[in-house]
Amino acid sequence: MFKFLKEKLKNSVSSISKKIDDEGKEDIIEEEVPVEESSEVKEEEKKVDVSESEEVKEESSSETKEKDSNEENVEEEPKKKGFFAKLKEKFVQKEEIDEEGFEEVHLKSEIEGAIKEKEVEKEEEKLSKKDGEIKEKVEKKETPSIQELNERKEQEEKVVEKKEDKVEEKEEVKVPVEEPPKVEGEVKEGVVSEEEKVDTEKEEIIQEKKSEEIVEDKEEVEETKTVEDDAEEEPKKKGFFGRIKEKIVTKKINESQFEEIFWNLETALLENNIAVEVIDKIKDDLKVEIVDTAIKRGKIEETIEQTLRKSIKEILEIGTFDIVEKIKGKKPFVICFLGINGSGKTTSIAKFTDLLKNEGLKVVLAAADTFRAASIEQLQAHAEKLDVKLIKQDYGADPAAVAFDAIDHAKSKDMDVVLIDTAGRMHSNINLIDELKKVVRVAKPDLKIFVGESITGNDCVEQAKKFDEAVGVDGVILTKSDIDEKGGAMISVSYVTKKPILYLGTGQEYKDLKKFDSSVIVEGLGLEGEV
Ligand SMILES: Nc1nc2c(ncn2[C@@H]2O[C@H](COP(=O)(O)OP(=O)(O)O)[C@@H](O)[C@H]2O)c(=O)[nH]1
Ligand SMILES: [Mg+2]
Repeated sequence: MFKFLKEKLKNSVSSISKKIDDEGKEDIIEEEVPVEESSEVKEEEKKVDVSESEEVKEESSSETKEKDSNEENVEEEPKKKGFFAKLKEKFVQKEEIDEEGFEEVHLKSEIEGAIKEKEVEKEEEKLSKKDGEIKEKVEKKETPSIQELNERKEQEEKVVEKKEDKVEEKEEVKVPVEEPPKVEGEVKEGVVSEEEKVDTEKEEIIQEKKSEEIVEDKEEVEETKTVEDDAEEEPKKKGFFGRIKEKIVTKKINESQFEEIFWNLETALLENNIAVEVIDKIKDDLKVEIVDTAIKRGKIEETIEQTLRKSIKEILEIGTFDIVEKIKGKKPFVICFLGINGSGKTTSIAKFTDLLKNEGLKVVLAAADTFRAASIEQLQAHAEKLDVKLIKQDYGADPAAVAFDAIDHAKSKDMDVVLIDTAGRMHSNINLIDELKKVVRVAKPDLKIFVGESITGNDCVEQAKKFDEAVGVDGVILTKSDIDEKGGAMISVSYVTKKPILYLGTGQEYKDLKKFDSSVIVEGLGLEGEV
């Protein structure tokens, strides 16, 4: 069940978390810890702290300055020249220095790399254009078409492909760099020293990162310790930093950053056929929790998951009720099943009959689909198998009359439930909808259940809406959830129609009708945990 959605959700949540971590404004909240300390220790720590951080600051700022001025010098002149002219010039220049071919290879790959970079840029531009079009629709509360979403997805894949291509190319280039062929001393020296410079720079960055991580780790450890530790515990046991101050690093993003960062999840939800209304709710809920709120580093993913879990649970738990209890409260209880052709009405009626029989209830079936060939025989076969009474007439008979007969039979034979099977029809077919209205008028069902195919996503949601407008819907059965990888209908139909999902069809056997349980869905999406 919805493997695809689960995967997409997981990827989006971790990518959003990473982006917030990278792009979010960093706040270091420093909290004074009321600890009596000897002034000696304080002084000592302060000294270390200040001198270390200042050194780092100085180093990095002078480095940046140097880098900036270098870049400026290199870029200023060739800017005026065209892209290829610039590359050609570079190529010719370097070719002169090196006859052994080393630089040539190096430069060729540089050119290719630059071309690839351009290609990536081009594909990214196309992607952002497609994103823009979809965003515009979503803002207008329109559902983007499957074709549009597919095209966007293809474009996204192209960008990834081009990027991978670029990386592969880079890796290939490494070979001559690692084993430079023999060249004239002077040139070699120049090249090597340049490489070495890059290497040392890299190393410096790595070192810097490492030390940063260590500091962070330390802080985090301290943080959890203080939370977990007994408040009254001896302060002496606290670590180096903890003795003076608690530092909590948090991340904050503003609304426009949120919009940009959320786009990833938004497209994942759209691709999985989740309705625009539902996406809006999820987005609003996330906004409240995330925008302009300081979230502890390392807790971002957890916060997003928790909010999603709460949001989706709320979405799924709209006006739910226990149908069997309801049935037991009135005799005969009449239920009419609606939906388009092939959505699974007849099969669901058979499954539901089995369930009600197991509850000790006496069921009558009404073959009010007098329209579709073999539909009466199909229901008859189930009735025989399940050993329940079937009321039928000939094909072409008035379905309202069949329903009326079945109710009459139930009343006279003291039966508990009447289940009316109706002919499938599109909500746009006025004649058939009028016929259905007549069935409803005559049978006055206690419940009208819309049966829709989970796999049809937004179409299913749209049908449910239209059937509700035409004759009224009280609850939904979603069939074929066993073969639904996306889960869009399941997550959207209740929220959009404000009618609960009562059962899920999970296969072709009688037992494959499962009472809808929002916790199972939330868990199935990999969002298990406390709400
Ligand atoms: N895999 C799967 N197939 C189902 C499910 N429910 C119905 N079907 C199949 O869907 C097809 C159409 O079902 P049917 O009950 O005739 O639809 P109707 O036209 O609405 O009455 C049949 O082949 C059923 O076996 C389900 O939950 N899972
Ligand atoms: Mg049928």
